[in-house]
Amino acid sequence: MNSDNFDPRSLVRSFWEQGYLVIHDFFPEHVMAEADREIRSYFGDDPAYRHEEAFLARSKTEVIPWFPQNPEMPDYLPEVAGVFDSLEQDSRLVDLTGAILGDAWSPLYSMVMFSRKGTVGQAWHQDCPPEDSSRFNLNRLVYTRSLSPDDGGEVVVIPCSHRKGMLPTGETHEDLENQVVISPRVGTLVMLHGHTWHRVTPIKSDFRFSTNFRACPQGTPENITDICVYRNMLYRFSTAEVIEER
Ligand SMILES: O=C(O)CCC(=O)C(=O)O
Ligand SMILES: [Fe+2]
Repeated sequence: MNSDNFDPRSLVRSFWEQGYLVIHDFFPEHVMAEADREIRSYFGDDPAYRHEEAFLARSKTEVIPWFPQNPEMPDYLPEVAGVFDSLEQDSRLVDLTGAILGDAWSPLYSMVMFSRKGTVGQAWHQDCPPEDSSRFNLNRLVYTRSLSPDDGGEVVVIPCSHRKGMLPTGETHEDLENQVVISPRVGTLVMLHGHTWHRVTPIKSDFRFSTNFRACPQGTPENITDICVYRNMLYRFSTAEVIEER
């Protein structure tokens, strides 16, 4: 789908059926170029890891996070935050989010996730545990660059898995039946239900990043994504610990 046939009602239906949505060309190229410049300049060519080493090794997920809109972060700059604020305030994005989540949804601070060349990407996971179907986050992922199969860093999802409960145990990165590979382009918006099973393929280009504007329905605890479900463990970020081996 691309933004020319933007029809919120059919998008909402498709989101709830499939557990995800892909809209190419959602953001114009010049808007993406500005965000891309800020992200490149923040990370530079060789950024250091911030997660615990044990997490990186065990989770098979190699990302370096940045929260450009969070004023509590030591590297916060209002003018940089403004670039991300304006993406978030896009009226079509706001309307589509409300149509999916209902009134009084709330945004979480955006997170940019950077991965270096030759790293594994992100293992199969669910952003939050799926026991209660009404408790979830919505990922609104924005891509400022195109990614082809040669670049790696593509997003893989299992359609309808937001209704299939806990991600099964198994290999962290294997191909699964019915998986769909999404190749983001400049300006692509991917909406992903937090219970949908997803992963990111290994990074073959020089680097790869995505920007995630997470949002939640009314009444969702702010730390909804503190516990992430992987095929080999449940991991809690706030205490940096494996809370369940699988
Ligand atoms: O980087 C991506 O494309 C996917 C990110 C992801 O899994 C997430 O934000 O939860
Ligand atoms: Fe995720």
